[in-house]
Formats: sequence, C-alpha cells, structure tokens
Amino acid sequence: MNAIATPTIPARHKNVNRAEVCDQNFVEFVQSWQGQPAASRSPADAPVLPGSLCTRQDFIELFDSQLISRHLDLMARVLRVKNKVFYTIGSSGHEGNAMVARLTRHTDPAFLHYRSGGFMAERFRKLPGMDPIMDSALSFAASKDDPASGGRHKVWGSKPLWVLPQTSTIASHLPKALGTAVAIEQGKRIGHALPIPEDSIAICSFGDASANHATAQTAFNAAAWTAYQKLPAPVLFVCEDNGIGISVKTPADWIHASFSGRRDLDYFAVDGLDLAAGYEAVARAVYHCRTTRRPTFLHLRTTRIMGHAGTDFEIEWRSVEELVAVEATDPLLRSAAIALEAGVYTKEQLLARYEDIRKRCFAAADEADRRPKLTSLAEVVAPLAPYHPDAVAAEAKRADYDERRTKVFGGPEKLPEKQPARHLAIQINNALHDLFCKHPEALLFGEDVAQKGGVYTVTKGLHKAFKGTRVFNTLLDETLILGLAQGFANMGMLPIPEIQYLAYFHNACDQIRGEAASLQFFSNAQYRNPMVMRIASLGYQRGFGGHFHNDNSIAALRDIPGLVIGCPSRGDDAARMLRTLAALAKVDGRVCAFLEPIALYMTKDLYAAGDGQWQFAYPPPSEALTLGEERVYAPEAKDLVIFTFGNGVPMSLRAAREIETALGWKVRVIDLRWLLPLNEAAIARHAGDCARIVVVDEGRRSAGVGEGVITAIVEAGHGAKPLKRVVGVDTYTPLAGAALLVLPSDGDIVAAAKALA
Ligand SMILES: Cc1ncc(C[n+]2csc(CCOP(=O)(O)OP(=O)(O)O)c2C)c(N)n1
Ligand SMILES: [Mg+2]
Repeated sequence: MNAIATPTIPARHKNVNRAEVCDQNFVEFVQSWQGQPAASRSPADAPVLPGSLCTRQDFIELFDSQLISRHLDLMARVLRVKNKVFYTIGSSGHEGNAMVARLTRHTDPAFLHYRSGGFMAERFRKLPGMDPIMDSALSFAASKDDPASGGRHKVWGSKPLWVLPQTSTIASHLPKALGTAVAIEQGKRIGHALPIPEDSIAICSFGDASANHATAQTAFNAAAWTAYQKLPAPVLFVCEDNGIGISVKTPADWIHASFSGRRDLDYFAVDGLDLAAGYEAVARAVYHCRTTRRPTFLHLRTTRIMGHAGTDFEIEWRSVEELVAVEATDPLLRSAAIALEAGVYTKEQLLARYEDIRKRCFAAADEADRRPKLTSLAEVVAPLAPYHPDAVAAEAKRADYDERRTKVFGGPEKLPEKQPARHLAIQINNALHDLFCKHPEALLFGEDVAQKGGVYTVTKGLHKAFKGTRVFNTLLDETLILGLAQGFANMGMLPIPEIQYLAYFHNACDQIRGEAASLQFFSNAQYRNPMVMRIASLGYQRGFGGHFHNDNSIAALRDIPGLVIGCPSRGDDAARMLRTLAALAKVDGRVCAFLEPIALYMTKDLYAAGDGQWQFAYPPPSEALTLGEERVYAPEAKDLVIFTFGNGVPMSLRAAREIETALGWKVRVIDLRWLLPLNEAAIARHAGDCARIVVVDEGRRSAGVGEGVITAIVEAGHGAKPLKRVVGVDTYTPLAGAALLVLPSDGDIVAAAKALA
C-alpha cells in the first residue's frame, strides 16, 4: 500500500514545507487540547507540575525561550525565500537546551551546537537590557550590526554572555572547550587572574552524530585521561541526541550505550523534550560538574523538527508516517501541554503569546533587514589580522624583568648575552627562559617537553626552572594540544604549545586553520586566542631520517588566513623573533607559528667543519625584529640576489661563495625569516636592486614559499629579470641519503646561478 495514502495522515501533513506543518501543529494542539487545567493557581516558586524541580516561574521563562527560538526558526524559513535571511539550520526540537542555560551562569564559557536557539534566548535573561530576538535577527540577516560576528557568519555568540562563536565544523569546538575547563584550573594553580569566577565550568554542546567524530573523541578521551589522574576538568559535554545526522540515523541507543559506562566521564541522561521532567536531571549534572570538577556527559534527548536545514526536504527521503511521528514528539507541544495543565496559560493566552513572539521575531527581522551589511573588503577583513606595529615593537622589546632572569639564569655573569656565540637550539632555549620570566602567564606544553626537554632538548631546563604547572607533558594528541592552547588563551594566558614534528601538525591542522585563526574574524575581534605554536620542522636532518621527521610542507600553514609564520635560520634571529611573536600574541591576539628547522638546531659550522660560523651571540632582551623584517647578507651586492629561508640560508651563503668564485658575481642573500605574511615590498626592492634572481625554497614545487616570492617579484614588475627557482620535489621525503635527491642542495643553487650566466 502506498504509505502516503494512509488514512490516518491528514492531507496537510503531506506539505513539503514542514515548518508550516509544525506551526499549524502547535496551534491545533492548543486549540484541541482536552485536558483539565489545575484547579488553583500556585505561586511562582511552586513546582510547575507536582514533583518537578522546575518552578512555575522557571517554566514560564523557559517556555518563552523555547518559543523565541522556534519563531526565529520559522521566521528564517519564511525570509530565506525572500533572500532576507541567509541561514536556516534551526533549533526546532532542541529547545530544551534552554534548561542548560538556565541552570548555568552567563560566565560559564559556552561553546555551542548550531541548534542552540533555546539556550541563547535563556542565557540572554542573565544580563539586563539584552534582546535575543534582535541580536539573532541581525545575525540571520548578516548585518554588520550583528553583535556576534559583525555579519561574518550566522553564529551563536556573545561577548558579555561568554558564548564564544563556533564554526560549522562539527566537533571542532570540543577540544577547546575541554582546554578552557583545564585552563580555569591551571589559571588558579599559577596564580593567574581569571576573567571569570574560579568555580566556572566550560559548557559545550554537539549532536549525536558529531559525538562519533575523531575531534570529539579526542576531547572525551583527554577529559577522562585528566580525571583518571584525579586532576580537575570541569567540562559539561552536552550531547543533543535527536537520533539523526542530516539523513543518517544514529543506531538506536548508541549514545547511551557508548557513553553511559565510560570511565571518568560521568553520565547523566535527561529528557530534553519535557521541561518539567528534565529540569532536575540537568540541575544534577550541572551541580555535579561544578562541585566535583569532573568531566560530565549530559545526554539530552531531543528531536529534530523541520529537517536538517531549510534546504532539507525530508519528505523526499523519509516516509510521511515517520515524519509525522517525529513531529508528534515536538517539545513545544509538550511544553504547551504543561502550560495548559498547570494553568500557567489558558488556551487563548497561550496562542496570544505564541503569536506575539512570532510578531516580535518578524518585526526584528524587518528592522535587521534595514540595518547595514558589510559592503567593503576593508570591513570584512578588519578583525582578521590586527597589527599595531608600535605597540608590538614596544612589547617585544620590553625588558623589565631583569631580576627574574638573573635569578633563573643563575646570576648576572650567567646571563646568556654574556656567553659566547651558540647554536640555534641553545638560543631558542634561552629565549624561552626569558619569555617565561617576562610573562608569568606563559605556559609551554606538548609531547615530551617537560623533564626530557623535548626530542631535541630545546625546552630543557624549563620544567625545572618554572615547574610542572607551567611546563608540562600532554597526552599524545596534537588536536588536543592545540585545543588546550585555545583554552588557555581564552582564559588570558599565553600558550606556547609544541608540535613535535611538522608532519604531525597536519593531523591537527583544523584546530589552527578552522578554529584558532578564525576566532577574531568570526567574533568581530571580540574574542581572541593568541598563541605561539612551536613546530620542529623541515628537512636535512642527519640523525633521524624519513619523511615524517623531515616534512617540508609549509603551504598547509601558509594558506591559513591571519596566521603569522616565522622561520629562523640562526639562534640570534630566533630569540628576536620569538619575542616579536609573543608580542604579536599579547598585543594583537595573533595566532603565530614558529617553524624551527631541526637540521639547524645543532649546526655550528657554515663553510667548513669546526669553523663555528653558524653560532651567534644571544641578543639582549631589549632586541626584537619587526614582523616581515628580512636579514640581508651582502647588501651591497647587485649581480645576483638569492631569496631563501631556514636551511636554505646557510646553503645559499655557501653557494654564494662558489658563485663568486666561478662567475665573479657579487651575491646578495636574503633570509626572508617571515613566511606569512611575506614582505612583498622588501622582496620587490631587492629584486629591483639586483640583476638576477634565484629563489631557494626547501618547500615543495607546487606548494612551498617560492611561488609567493616569485609572484611578488612579477607583480612588482621585475618578472623580466633572469630568474631561477631551486625547490623541493613534489614527493614525500625518503629515508637516508636519498632524501637529498628530493631537497635543494648547495650544488643546485650554484647550478641555477650558472644557468643565468
Ligand atoms: C567535520 C564536519 N563534517 C561534516 C559536516 C557536515 N555536517 C553538518 S551537520 C552534520 C550532521 C550532524 O549531526 P548531529 O551531530 O547529530 O547534529 P544534528 O544536526 O542532528 O543536531 C554534518 C554531517 C560538518 N559540518 N563538519
Ligand atoms: Mg543529530
């Protein structure tokens, strides 16, 4: 029998537009309600239904939040068609999450699922004078007056309400939510003044399908790993289980089966469809999380009304019977029943309330439509990569911590600037010690960084000098390391995460690309998560071979909007650059990457064994570089300029000698030092100054740094000059000596120059 012809399904239920169906369902449900209202009106603080922890007052406000959320959804569906709203993923069926907002504080940082309309409407009550309807309408309309993102995305976000805007990448916010929870505790341990009360918890919500994502599992695992060691991790994971992800059903009972017995993740099941029944369980979960400081998993039963988004015509892929059955579980019908049963509203009052909120939502949308949009490129990118050069320089060169550093280094005579010239690893290590003296809120963490001091001993001694509260090993999970970094930054600390090898950055790349680097942009500069991420990088290692210890993939970082990338080739520059990066993080909230060339960590010689010419004196702490500032070797030379960075610098200097001998040319070598943003003006200047150009790029041919350098040269009008590129091959790096076949060599540089002769 044709399912659609089933007599129990009224014709209007076959409507493709399920928003209209749900809207009518609500009205009809109220009109046809046959129950008996409570005999007498109970006071505002009495249970809304017998035995419920939810009082009448709680219920009235929660139900209002649900109605606001619902009518924002309905409004979005109507106005999307008119091109006045640009986003239709709704909260319908999930409005019970308002309970979580009511039972937490507006200072509990919240990282929210996209179905959080109810939560937001309820959280807005926590501060006077805020209007969830207008704020949401501005966001739906992509107006630049949108207080969350300034019109950059439809996000749930609010600075005063501690709702940090999230991207659409499901599960990507869980590691930073855990990181924020850990940071609350870490901040207390190091005596850092937190921006929120000390007993705050971090809240993060997500869907049932998202709970399976590797990034979500990372957070669950790390939370349990932390609690297993009896360390606090006050994070409230709220899994809003509607049983489906777009069109894929979650196996029946999977969330309960998977999480209810998980060690060190304390599980609470809540009926999110029923305010009267669910309220107490939410209260228990929140209380548990706040008082025990243990990771808490709140399994909130929800349903999904009106499809995944406005573009999801469920009727095309689900039977009408199934749809109708789902719609019958609409939590707003249950709330309506409670309201009528408890005598909170008469039918007429309830319908009037329903229509009144509808009107307010459409009026707000009308107003939002009149508000300005982002109309210039300058406006769009304004919050992406703020840079105040003078303030950054002042902070980078600030050297008011003499007393602390003298103590840490063991006396005035032991200060590193008074020691002989040393190699890169030692000078990075010294610079990190200095940064730790300068910033009491700096933390360094990663794999093996503490007692061992990192694989290459670059962080040696920091753990001893600054203790395990500031220098610590994490679990082996790069996604989590970068999630932690965001959490510490959210709480106002200066995270210096270490990624053990560049190859292992890639499996956590989204935490920087999608999350950290995007926060200032999507929050319209209201939130920032500054950090200095150190990554042991690049090729030419002699001790430890193979691709994964010699990864030269730089483009994966270079395409991240707003990121700053520094790559030193020598110890003195590294120290000056680290100071600048920390200052960029402090002053402008920038997310910074520092690519440390492993092969140069221990390099002492330049031209010949024992010459010691690749060791440099430690610059005193008042010295720093300007972002983009290049190092110029032989500035007077004009026959040939070599642009390079990292390992390419000593290689090019050696090649330059050979070229001078062979061709009689004077060779200028430019160490770019900053790989993002590239200093295009400096590149153009040097290219203009010299007769010939070679670009030495240890990255890969199709995606390195060189193509950016050459573009800058061509765009500046120097494209006609004789030019060669020496660049890595588009391949993975093989083990042992074969590695040198795929990476540029001194000889390749000389050959390129000769080809220009
Ligand atoms: C990493 C990632 N992969 C895929 C998507 C596309 N996508 C958006 S929502 C979604 C389903 C999520 O389902 P669930 O977690 O159950 O949340 P619900 O929408 O049901 O509330 C998918 C696959 C995405 N946003 N992010
Ligand atoms: Mg779901």
